[in-house]
Amino acid sequence: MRIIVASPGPSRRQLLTLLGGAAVFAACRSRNAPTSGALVKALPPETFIPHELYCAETRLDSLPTDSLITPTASFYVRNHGPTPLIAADTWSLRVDGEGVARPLSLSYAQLLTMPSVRAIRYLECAGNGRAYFDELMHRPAEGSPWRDGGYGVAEWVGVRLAEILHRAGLRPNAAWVTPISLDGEGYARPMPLAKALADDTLVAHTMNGAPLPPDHGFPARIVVPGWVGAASVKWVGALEVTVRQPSVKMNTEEYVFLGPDYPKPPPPLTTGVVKSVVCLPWPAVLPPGRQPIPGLAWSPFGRIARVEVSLDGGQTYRPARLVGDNLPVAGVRWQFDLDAVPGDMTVTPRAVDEYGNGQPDLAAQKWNEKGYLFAAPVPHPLHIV
Ligand SMILES: Nc1nc2c(c(=O)[nH]1)N[C@H]1C(S)=C(S)[C@@H](COP(=O)(O)O)O[C@H]1N2
Ligand SMILES: [Mo]
Repeated sequence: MRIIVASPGPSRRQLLTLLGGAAVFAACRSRNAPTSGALVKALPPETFIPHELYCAETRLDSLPTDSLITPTASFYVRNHGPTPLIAADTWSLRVDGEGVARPLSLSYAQLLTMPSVRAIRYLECAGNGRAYFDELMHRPAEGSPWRDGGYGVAEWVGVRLAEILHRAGLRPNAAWVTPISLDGEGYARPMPLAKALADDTLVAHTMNGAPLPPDHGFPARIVVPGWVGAASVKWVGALEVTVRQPSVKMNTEEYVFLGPDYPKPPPPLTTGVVKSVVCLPWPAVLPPGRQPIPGLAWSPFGRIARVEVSLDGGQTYRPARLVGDNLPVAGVRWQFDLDAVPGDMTVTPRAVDEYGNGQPDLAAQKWNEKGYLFAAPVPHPLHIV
């Protein structure tokens, strides 16, 4: 593993066992010719826009509007490598490091029998909206041009990370928790102890009522609500508890703010941003007359308080209606009744959450090299014909 800390790395033997299991499964899979190559799930073009090798964003306009929950089959996928296939019966979660008094190892069966909690929370990729740095600010950022669909809401069931850490006996000087993945990439992403102990930070084993699918982290993943998706480590195999913040690729090279507006060393991304999006194709083609414009909005801090829509590119805004469930750190659907007249136009939503957090004006949107956390209101193009 590439995690660099004073304490020993994860057990090689455990890793090899698991990767051996994965290789066996991968061999089976290749005989069955998966639809998408590196991912297990199907990526029908009406549901997904494919990106890079192992990633796909959801067409938010394809989702059923009677629920806030993203069906698992439609949930975006963001992988740094091919999806590993890990057998539950050889899997274990190791908890160790200088910050725990009683290092332990949990089997899948043990994890399932521990007290579990249920939380409906969203995940959003830090690179969601990257396309707009180029399209709206005319300052391209490196990486795939994701639009709005690197966002999904699921009902997660799992064990509180706090519960597991307490079982391992947190020492008074424990300060950082680093979940480490079992995929070949050695993906790891540290968080401070306070975030690890939050009520809704989970080691999740269930997504929307079923075991996690392979692409979303089977047998278990971390869910770190409100933080960039990158913190929610999939295929987790170890939790390293340390006194100091470990330096790993995912908080020194990736998922950091690089650019002239940011200090050096570059600060790692943590919390996400308030967003609102139009759930229509890009561009949308609509007939004239009264048209309900559907959308979604979400906040990493709590509930959405209101959504407004501008029809004049952000000069003036009018209220939209919130519809259905409005869930903290998950999102809400909204609707705006448009009197559409033939021609080209844009619809620009913006949201404010219950604590008054809103979206920055485009002029205040900071640029960063990797195109993370675009938060300004986006004019969604409509052709009325
Ligand atoms: N092990 C591992 N965990 C990972 C990743 C990864 O590549 N490997 N990608 C992260 C990123 S960048 C995001 S946005 C979310 C995406 O979760 P999803 O694919 O279930 O939607 O997983 C995170 N966890
Ligand atoms: Mo991500």
